[in-house]
Order: sequence, then C-alpha cells, then structure tokens
Amino acid sequence: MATAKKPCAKGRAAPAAPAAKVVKTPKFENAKVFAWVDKWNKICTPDRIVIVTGEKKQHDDICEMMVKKGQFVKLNQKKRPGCYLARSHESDVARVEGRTFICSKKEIDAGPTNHWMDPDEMRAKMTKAYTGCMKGRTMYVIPYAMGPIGNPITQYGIEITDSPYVVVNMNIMTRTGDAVLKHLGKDGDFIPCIHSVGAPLKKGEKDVAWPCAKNIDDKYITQFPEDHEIWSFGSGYGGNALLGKKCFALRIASKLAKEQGWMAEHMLILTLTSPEGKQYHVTAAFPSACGKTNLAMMLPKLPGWKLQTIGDDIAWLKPGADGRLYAINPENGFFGVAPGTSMDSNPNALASCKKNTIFTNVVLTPDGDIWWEDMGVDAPEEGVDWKGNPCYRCADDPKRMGPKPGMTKAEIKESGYVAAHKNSRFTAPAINCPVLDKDGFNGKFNKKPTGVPIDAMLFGGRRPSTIPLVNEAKSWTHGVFMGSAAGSEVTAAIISNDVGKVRRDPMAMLPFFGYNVCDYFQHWLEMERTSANPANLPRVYFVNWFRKTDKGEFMWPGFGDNSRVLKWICDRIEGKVGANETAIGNLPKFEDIDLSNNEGDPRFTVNPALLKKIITVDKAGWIKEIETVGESYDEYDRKASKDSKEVNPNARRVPAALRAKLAEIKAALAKAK
Ligand code: OXD
Ligand code: MN
Repeated sequence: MATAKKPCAKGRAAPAAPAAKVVKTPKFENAKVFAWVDKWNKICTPDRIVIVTGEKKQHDDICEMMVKKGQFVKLNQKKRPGCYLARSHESDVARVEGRTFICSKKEIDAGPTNHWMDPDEMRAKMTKAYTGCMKGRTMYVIPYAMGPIGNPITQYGIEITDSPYVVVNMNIMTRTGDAVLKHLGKDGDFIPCIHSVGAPLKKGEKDVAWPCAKNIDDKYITQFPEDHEIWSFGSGYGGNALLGKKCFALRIASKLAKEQGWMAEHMLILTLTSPEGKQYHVTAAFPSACGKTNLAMMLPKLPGWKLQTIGDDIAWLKPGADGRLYAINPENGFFGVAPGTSMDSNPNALASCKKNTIFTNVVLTPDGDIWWEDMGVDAPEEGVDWKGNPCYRCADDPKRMGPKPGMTKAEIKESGYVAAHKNSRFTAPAINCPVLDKDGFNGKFNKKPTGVPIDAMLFGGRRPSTIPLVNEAKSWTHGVFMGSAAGSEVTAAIISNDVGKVRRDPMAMLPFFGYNVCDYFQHWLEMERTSANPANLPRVYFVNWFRKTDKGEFMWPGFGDNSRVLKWICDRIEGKVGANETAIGNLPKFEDIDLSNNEGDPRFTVNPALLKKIITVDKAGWIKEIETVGESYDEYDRKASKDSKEVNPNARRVPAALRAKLAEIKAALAKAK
C-alpha cells in the first residue's frame, strides 16, 4: 500500500539532498562533445573521467585492471595472446527486445513492430535512473567511427559509459580514440550516446564481476530517432551496450538513411572471385544467429572460387551516380556467436579469435584456453562453465560437458544444461580474419573510397520447410516483397519464450527498425524510383540453407557447399544460365547447380535427390506461406503501434506495390500445376 507523504512543515523547505561532488569535465575542442560529456558528468556524478584514446597501452591497462577486479580472466597468453574471458550476470546474456524503445514524438512513427514511449516521459524517467548512477565508477568517453575514418559514408559517435567491458569491446568493434576527435575537429557532428550499467557503488563497496541492473524492467535501450540520440541503461551485454552496433548502425542509421536516401541494413558483405578472376560483391540479410558470420567467411567447396570478407553483420549502402549501390561495413570487428563455430563450420572465424579477442560466457579450460559446444574439438576433462561453476566432460560423448562428473549425453540433454551459454560470443578484430578483403573493409573500390558496388543481395532465415534453396526475384519490387516476407525460427540471440518458432522478420530488421516498418518498405521501393539507373540495382535472391526432411535431417549441407548457390547467382548475373520461372520466382535448373568436388565427408556432400526437392515449388506450403505473409501485412495495417490490437485508422499501410505483388503470387500459385 502506498503511504501518504508527510507534508513539510509550513514555510519550511524540505531538506535538500547533499549536492553530489562533480569532477571537472575535461576539455574538448569540439563544443558539442564537451556539452554532451559535461551534461552527463553532472547527472551521473562519476568518480573520475577517462577519455578513450584508441592506444593499445590504454586498452591493455583496462583489461589488466579488470583482471585484478575479477571481471576478466586472462587467458593463456601463449595460446591466446591478448585474449580475455568475461562472464556476464545471468540476467544479462542477450539483447533485451522487450526493453528496447523507439521514442519518436508520435507513436505511429515507431510503428507496429517497436516498443514506444513518449520521448519527454522517457527522458524524465531515464534521467532519474542516470542520476548518480556512476558514483564510485569511472566515466569513459569513447569517440568512435562507424566506418573507416574519413570515408564519405562513415559516421561518428561519442559513447559515454561506466563499463570498462564496453570500452574494450568498442575498441575492437569500432575505430576509437584520438583520431576520431581529430577528425571531428571543432564542429564535426556525431551521434551522442550515453550508457550506464546502472549499478553505482557506495563508498568502499566492492564491485561485482558483472555489474548491471538485475531487474529486467530496470533496463532501457532507447533510441530517439528525431534527435538521433541513444540512451542505454542497466545492461552491459552486446547490442544493448556497445551502442555503435545495433542502436546506431541499424536503428538510428536506418532513420538517417531514410532521411538522406541511403540504406542501413542487417547484412554481411562479401567479395567473391570467380576462377576467371571476375569479382562480385554480395550482401546477405539473415536474422540473428542464422549463419551470417559463417557465410561471410566461408571456404568455397567449388574449385577456383575465392571468397573474402568485408563485414559479417551490418552494411551501409549508398546509391552511386551509376545507379549501383555502394556498401561499406561500418564495423571494425566481429561479435560472433561462439557455440557452433568450429573448424568445419567456420575456420576463418576461429582463426579470427586467435589473438586480441574477448570471449564472453564460454567455458574456461584448465590450461587457460576456451571451449564451447560444437567447437568440433573434445571438451577438457573439466572446466569452468559460463556461470563460473565446474563442469565435466560427458561420459559417452567427448564433445559435451555436464554439470556433474560422469553424466551421459542423454542426461545432459534432458537437463537442458550447456556449459557455454547459447548466446556466448567472441569479440574479434576484423583484421585477424585470414580472408579479410582489406580494400573493401577499408571502404575502397578501385582505390576510391566509394565502398564496393553490390551485385546481389540475399535474404534468408532458418526455414525447415517450404522455402527453396535459392529463389531469384523477378524485379526490384519482387525483391522488396521477398525481404518483407522473410522469417526465421527464433534463436538464442534474444531473450524470448519463442525460441524455435517461426517469426516474420522483414529484411532481418525486425528488432532494428528505427521507424515504422511500412515506411521502411516504402523506402526500399523508393530506392528504385530514385535510382540514377534502376537496371544497375543489385539482383535480389532468397536463400534457405536449413530445409529439413520429415526425420529432421538437413537436406542441404550448407557451409562451403553454399558456394554452389553463389556460383549459380553469378551465372545468372552474367546471363550464363536460365532458370525455371515459377509463380514464386526464378528457381535453378538442377543441371545448373555445379556439383563438382562433391565427395568426402558425407556431412558435407550434396545429395542430388534432396537437391532436386529443394529447388522445386512446394505448392501447398507456398499457399500457406503467402497467406501468413498476408497476415503479417494485415497486422502492420491494423496496428498503429506494437501494443494496439484494434483496427486503427491512423496505422500506416503496407505499400500498395507489395500488396499487389502478394496478390500476383497468390494468383499465379492458384494457376500453377
Ligand atoms: C547480433 C545480433 O549480435 O544480430 O549481431 O543479435
Ligand atoms: Mn546481427
């Protein structure tokens, strides 16, 4: 029961809280940077302020300080030089979509897929939370660049944080430090970001291994799209806290991109070189934890083909004067999902985390190395699991670990135990990747800082049924339709009760739209209308490596065999092969999928009979698919916001062109044999 406040005695003011001591705000040449730091210094009242310089020494010193405080484990420096392990709090293991807000002035502008709160209300609420939140802590000021410093597509940010974990991760994931401040000069613009773990320390109080707000309702990941600001409170993990990544490079950048006529997308970027030496650049949008990092670094099975990585998660694309879309990777590292990363699935990712890498929530082995499920190597006899508890090699499967000695594989499975968290991660510098396309990564094409011209864009997801191996869009609008219809099984990259169920995830951007999804679809369509030469826009494809038989076995080996699909795409671009023109799009003819070098390990061998099945139209499945895509459109049309259930006259509408495409495919399916 709420207790009534005692009124103050007449004429006597309530005793003022003792004014918090405020440390001096350091000088910055850029007045806007100074104002941003000064404002939060006064609100958060940290014990000290440190400016992140980007120098190795400062980075190493922070890591060592965290080791001393028990927040990092220094790994065996012979095996993993410059590598550390962190273990997060159990409440803080993934992005918190339920606590992520788009605070546009009008609710309708956040749209039916985003949580919304009035920006003034949110600012008031969060300012209260931030008040005194850095007591006992250091406030770090991180100047950072999203993209190569000085590239015309690059944008800049200033993240204030009280988390040294965030600082060292941002040092890897972005280009940080003095060079950014220098580039900003007196009046260069940037995206202002504030982050706190929300765990002030009392005088003399010992810090914990992973400070954060333990209660999920006390976490806020907030974007103010009209002011281009990011405020984050209460979580120290991944995309909740490394604000350059999802908050800036996708949510805020998607809004900037709409305003300025470019695109900010949840896409990997790769360079593919044919045996004849011709280069192609491909982007691919898959939902979180659906194999973007694996495709971005894949070792092609097809002889003579070479694949190089430019980025594994985010692409910024700008239209050129020739109508092509030119892309850069705004990031500087990989924040990859650890479990499942193995010498079979992604040797280049494993090589990328050989040095100067931060591991979070994986197993510590007795020799100071790391291990995770499906790493492809035997587990140690015993180790320390992601919660800091002992774990032991399974009695009948050396590739599993259990919480007690001698447990069987069945017992471990039954208990649901995993020794490395399913969303455990490695934060690795991109420069470590053996197949990095250095020019592309540095934003260069033919020596010019334009970004690389994109030939093909892929959408995909984990779809055990219906969706074919590869399907080519017949037009840009059809491609936009394909992206709008993307969906996937929910994975452990987010905290959700729906893991395993299919959810619609348009363009793999569902958690990352900085504005109304219907306006976003329209923006995609506009890219054709406003293009200097629409014929030069990339071709669009929908791929699915995850079809399963009735027995639950994968029908396509995936990984290096996906090069067969990429080659078919290049052949289509060159006009070298035809296609089966079906109601849903252009599917490959069986004989056009190159099956050379298809011997060896049966796990990585294409079964031709199964291949035939996954390049044909499952008519019944597709009728259902189109119906459910229509239902997702209806929901966007009906709802003005995420929480409204009723028909709402103010709701934005899915563009008519996409409705027309849906109707066209439905009619064609009805006629199809
Ligand atoms: C990621 C994600 O971390 O998409 O990249 O969740
Ligand atoms: Mn991602």
